[in-house]
Amino acid sequence: MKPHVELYPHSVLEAQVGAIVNAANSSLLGGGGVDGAIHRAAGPELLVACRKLHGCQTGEAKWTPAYLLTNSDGIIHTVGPIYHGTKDDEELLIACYRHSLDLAAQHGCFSVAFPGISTGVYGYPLSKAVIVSYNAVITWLKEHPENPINVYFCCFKDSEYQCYRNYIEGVKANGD
Ligand code: AR6
Repeated sequence: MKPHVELYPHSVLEAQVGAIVNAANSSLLGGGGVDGAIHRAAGPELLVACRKLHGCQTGEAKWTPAYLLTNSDGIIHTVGPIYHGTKDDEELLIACYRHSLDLAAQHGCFSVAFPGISTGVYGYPLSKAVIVSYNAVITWLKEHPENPINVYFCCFKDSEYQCYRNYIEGVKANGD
């Protein structure tokens, strides 16, 4: 079965999936944006579990249960790069998507919902992040035919949805 990659014009907290991805910071102890929303919805046990993980480096990913979340079985916490405009940013953002999918596969997930990692507080320009994230996911899926994970790019803001849609339509028009 070929996995599908879809745009989902809502929060990760509304996607019914095996795992949602959290755009965390390296402490893994919560914050603003989607991180804050996930911690509020999952309840205080999530913070207790995160404390035991002893942080996470940029580009890496760690798994926790979803606790009070009813839309997913697990949460993959990844730490995106703070955008500086260097080549490292791109490599680290790719690593976030790849390591998140590795973890999802290890936990037997058939579907994963991603927010736009680093595109909020961490300042990664949306138009660049769309290209990097889409290609990172497509490349991973091609490399792992044994793990047909359906991937949802969750577009919390309309600007994210428009940007992904324009890019994907362009890719399809070029027959890539
Ligand atoms: N619900 C769902 N999605 C959201 C929400 C929300 N309430 N808020 C933002 N998004 P961001 P980053 C989407 O800023 O840039 C935190 O403080 C947003 O549309 O949450 O990786 C962490 O603790 C975008 O697609 O994360 C870190 O310190 C995506 O979430 C830092 O921010 C990412 O935006 C990480 O910054």
